[in-house]
Amino acid sequence: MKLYRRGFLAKGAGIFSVALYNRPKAFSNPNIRKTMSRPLIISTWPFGEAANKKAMEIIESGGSSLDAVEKGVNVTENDKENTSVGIGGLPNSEGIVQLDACIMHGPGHKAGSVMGIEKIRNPISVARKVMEHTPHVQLVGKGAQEFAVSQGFKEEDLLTEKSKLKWLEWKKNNQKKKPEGSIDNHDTIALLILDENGDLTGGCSTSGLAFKLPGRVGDSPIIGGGLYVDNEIGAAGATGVGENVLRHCCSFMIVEFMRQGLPPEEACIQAIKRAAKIDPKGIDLNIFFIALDKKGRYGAAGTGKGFQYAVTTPKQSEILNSAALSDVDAGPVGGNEFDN
Ligand code: SD4
Repeated sequence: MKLYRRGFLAKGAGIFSVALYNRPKAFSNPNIRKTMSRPLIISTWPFGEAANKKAMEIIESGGSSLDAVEKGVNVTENDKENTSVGIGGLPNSEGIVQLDACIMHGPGHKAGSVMGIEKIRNPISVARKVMEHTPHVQLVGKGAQEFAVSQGFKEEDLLTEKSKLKWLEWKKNNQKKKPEGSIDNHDTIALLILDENGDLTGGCSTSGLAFKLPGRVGDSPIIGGGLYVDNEIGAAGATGVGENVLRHCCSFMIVEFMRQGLPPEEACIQAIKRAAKIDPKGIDLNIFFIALDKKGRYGAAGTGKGFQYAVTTPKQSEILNSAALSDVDAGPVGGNEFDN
């Protein structure tokens, strides 16, 4: 352990050799970081603010943080204009909407997840049922759908006219192109709460990459991939190209970096840096993270400009820019190296 710490500190300079071309607003507004108020809610993308506000409303009216995560994420899932989450999500290559979601509750280290579920607009709610009413963590496809129906969820067509038109256009023009993520076509919601008791809870919900192969599962419903909550340390959530998040277990890694003492934003930067260093794609991973620690510090980082996240306290709510990495040098990766 001693060696580990020495290694980590010695490599400290390596952390900051990442080129940051977009310093987050949070850095220029120290009051935000000092607020450390509880409850505190953060989520991915500007649209997350509506989910945060719903979640805060639930907490303030005496609801649990699990209710708050679920009902907050439901706001995004129910928004037909959002083409990456819930109803209205862009379909797979066959024109079928398949949704992924997971939920994690710090106390008891509980988790539930559904993957590739069809016809159910609120997969986060089904994930919660998996967590609370089964001995399992993950249900997939037909089994997840049948379970949802057995729990009283309504089946419906999730393909809206708008998403259908986009799919038809894709079919006509781009059929041979691999589905790819870019800042313009992903909007997964990951939402993290530090409640009044200092407990952490998180949720993540998505329709995944547009026009994906049927059956493809991304990072969002994978514990440690698209979401991770450790009630002793903190929580992290992801958006972006799931394959690239998954292969590096990024949300888990971010929480582990926080365990080693990094504040949330630096933990996100460090995870991206580590992934980019060993990945053939380098920094072109198209991945973005939010993180919140047990002390109420929060931050976000992504591979490139444009990623914003919503931060809500009982007193205020705002949209912040994440740190953005433009380049990663070949220097050592801090935080996980041992001296020989
Ligand atoms: C996925 N990570 O399925 C999701 C997509 C996403 O914003 O984040 N969209 O790969």
